Amino acid sequence: MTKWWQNAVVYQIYPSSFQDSNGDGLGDLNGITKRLDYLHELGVDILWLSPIYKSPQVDNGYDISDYRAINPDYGSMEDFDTLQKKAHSLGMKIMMDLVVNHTSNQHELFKQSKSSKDNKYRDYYIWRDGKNGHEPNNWESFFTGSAWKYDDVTDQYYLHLFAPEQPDLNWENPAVRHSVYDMMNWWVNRGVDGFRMDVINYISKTEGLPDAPKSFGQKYANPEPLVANGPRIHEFLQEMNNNVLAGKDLVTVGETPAVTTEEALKYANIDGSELDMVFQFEHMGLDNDPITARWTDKKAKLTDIRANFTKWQKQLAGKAWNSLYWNNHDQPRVVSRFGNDKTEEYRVLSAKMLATMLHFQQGTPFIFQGEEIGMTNAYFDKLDDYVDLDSINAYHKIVDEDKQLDGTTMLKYLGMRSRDNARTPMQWDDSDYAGFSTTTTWEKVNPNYKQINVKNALSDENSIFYYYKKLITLRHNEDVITNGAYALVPGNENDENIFAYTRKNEKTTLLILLNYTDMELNHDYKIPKDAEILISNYKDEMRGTLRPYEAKVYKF
Ligand code: ISL
Repeated sequence: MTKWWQNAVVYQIYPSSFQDSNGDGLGDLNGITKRLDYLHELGVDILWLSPIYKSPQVDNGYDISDYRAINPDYGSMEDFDTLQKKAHSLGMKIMMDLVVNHTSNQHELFKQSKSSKDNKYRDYYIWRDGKNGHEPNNWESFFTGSAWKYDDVTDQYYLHLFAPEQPDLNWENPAVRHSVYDMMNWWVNRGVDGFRMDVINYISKTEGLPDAPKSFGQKYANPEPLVANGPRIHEFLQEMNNNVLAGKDLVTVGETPAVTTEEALKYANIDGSELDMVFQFEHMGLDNDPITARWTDKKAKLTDIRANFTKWQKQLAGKAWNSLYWNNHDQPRVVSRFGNDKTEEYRVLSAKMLATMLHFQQGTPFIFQGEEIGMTNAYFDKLDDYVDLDSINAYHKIVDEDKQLDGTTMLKYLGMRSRDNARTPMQWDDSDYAGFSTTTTWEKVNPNYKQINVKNALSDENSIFYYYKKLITLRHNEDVITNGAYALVPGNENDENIFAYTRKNEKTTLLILLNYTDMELNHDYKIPKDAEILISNYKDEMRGTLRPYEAKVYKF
């Protein structure tokens, strides 16, 4: 039986950058409400709102100080109700971002916890004594520096896997877990339809919090092996499921760095015991460097992309459910990263080709705002233009502290991989501030907004927008996209330029042919005589040849 979210498409809204309605340069809820008709026209089913809760905004809302209040800069609870009501009336569901590995250090519970060792909320967070005048262990924060912060009020350290302003909650404490479930139920009772759960597989840490294996010459070590998919994670998620999700028709997706297919079979099992899907990260690391990780200009090879997608498609088939994504607020723009934004022609062709590659797989696709018009990286050339703490901290660590890269090279790599590339304001039209705002914006508008914007996309029937719209419609109408078996076309396994796969159910077969390159290529992948083109990014059909970035899907 198909579940409603299995043939749905999710659209992620980054509230700060979607639409400003009150002229302060920052997006807001009324801005989103104003643009719901646009999203309805695109045809998406679920709107995932990045955090809209009260927050000091150290990490753009991923540091929450009150989970039952709206960030005043985004509007009020009433504005939220209006948004939700209108979305529902247009047939779109609301998915909330749930950030419960950590809170803000301004959260009332943390303030209490910090106040004394015997405060009744002390154990809501992870406090430890120092070791010989040092941090309790060698873990490095994902945003650089030690993952521990010393607090002189009680002469102890608290754990923060992310920024010091994001203390980790202690999930070992049942009272913490139940207060999270209560809060989730509070939102469910307000009418929300699901949750995207931030780093949810980090909530169970290895007992004893031991040191992590250190790379040569580094002061701190990556704690991921000791915090991701930890010992009690499945117990916690099953408990959450029992207390909140079971018996309700919600949709959930866990953000799970370092997740393997084996783990995903538990998290996203179709028995519904934990979550509905997870975001896997493996395909987001295919262009990483062994030493500098994300900070590189390496391009991912098609052979690696195909091997990874194929592994996830095959290993989850019939047992668990995949999420499908190229983009979100943490990743650079897909067309700049895996496609080609050097010319207008290639930008449009490669954006459509990459969309085709993803949207014909089995799973639930996620579109990040602006992806549907082929927004590109911002390529800021000054450190001053960057706003994201992750990007700024990484620059200082890699250039000033570790001296692994010089400043110019690191700026180039930030231009390619920084999270800010995703976070520039949505480009609605060619007026000042791209129709996003009427004043200087919190993060700079990408200068290419005069050409790349929604208004232009809507007036061009060959735009990327209408291509995405068609992909969404096809998913709604063609069962095989939801339930068909995935297979590589025999002989395609090692093809470095063409990706060829099929989806097949009892009635229908789809053949997806994709040219990952800017070259014209001949191929001998067989196409049955009676096959019809379901969608393509070129107007005319040429059999036996794939033009630059050509994507075509045959149905037979
Ligand atoms: O952003 C990253 C680099 O691509 C990741 O390391 C990221 O920090 C990780 O995927 C977790 O992301 C989530 O939690 C963070 C928040 O900054 C991210 O925006 C969020 O998606 C802490 O809440």
